[in-house]
Amino acid sequence: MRKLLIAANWKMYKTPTESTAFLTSFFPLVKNIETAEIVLCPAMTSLTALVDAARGKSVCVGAQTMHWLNEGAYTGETSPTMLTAIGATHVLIGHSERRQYFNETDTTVNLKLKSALAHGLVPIVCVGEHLNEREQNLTADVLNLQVSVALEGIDAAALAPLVIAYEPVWAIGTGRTATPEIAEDAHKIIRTKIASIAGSDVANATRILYGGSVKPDNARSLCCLDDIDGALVGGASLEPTSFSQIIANAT
Ligand code: G2H
Repeated sequence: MRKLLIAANWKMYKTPTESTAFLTSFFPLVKNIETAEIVLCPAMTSLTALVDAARGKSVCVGAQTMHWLNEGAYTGETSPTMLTAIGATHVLIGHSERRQYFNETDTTVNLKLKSALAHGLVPIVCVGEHLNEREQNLTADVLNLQVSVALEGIDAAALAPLVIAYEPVWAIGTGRTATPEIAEDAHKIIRTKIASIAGSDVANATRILYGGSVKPDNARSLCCLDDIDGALVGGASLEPTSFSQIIANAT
């Protein structure tokens, strides 16, 4: 039985004060939810304040990216040890905006995934096809490649915490959501690929989230499906009421 996971990706929004103010309004709305794990991923500058504010509350805090090394001359980067030192528990890896604007590749996703697992961070690895790839019937090929390179060289026993987020690039921030059928289909492709690499126990335990214009009114139809184990939410997670409605509708 996989526990639902609903994660907020705040991207480059919210100061530390705005982040903790969000939690003050948001937590009372979700404090009785027991069937979903809730994760907030703020900007790096808000992590410490949000971790502190979330202490003792059933809300986890994660980063939107990280480097794979512990330290080094990498201006602007944040390491996994820095994240665990401040109490972050989750990390997004390979979000399509990181791939598009910051040159992340399947290979860096693999390095980051290995590092996150080694440091006890719950990795949320983002995969998804572009519109032209879907139109050329390449969705399965793209997802299979992204998943297989991401998992390369990782022992099946280490993969227990793995979370995958399927985010079709054409649905991100566009208001265009994948239909539940399209999403379920893609999630099945991903789970089958994980099974072929790491075995069916790992595949059945891996949570696969849907991301891309999730909103209160489509959360239920997506999250009720067999292979969809939660959501990664951008725009609609910036406001406490709409994010709490997504969680209520998904659970
Ligand atoms: C996809 C998603 C969150 P949005 O990027 O990762 O954002 O819900 O705004 O499409």
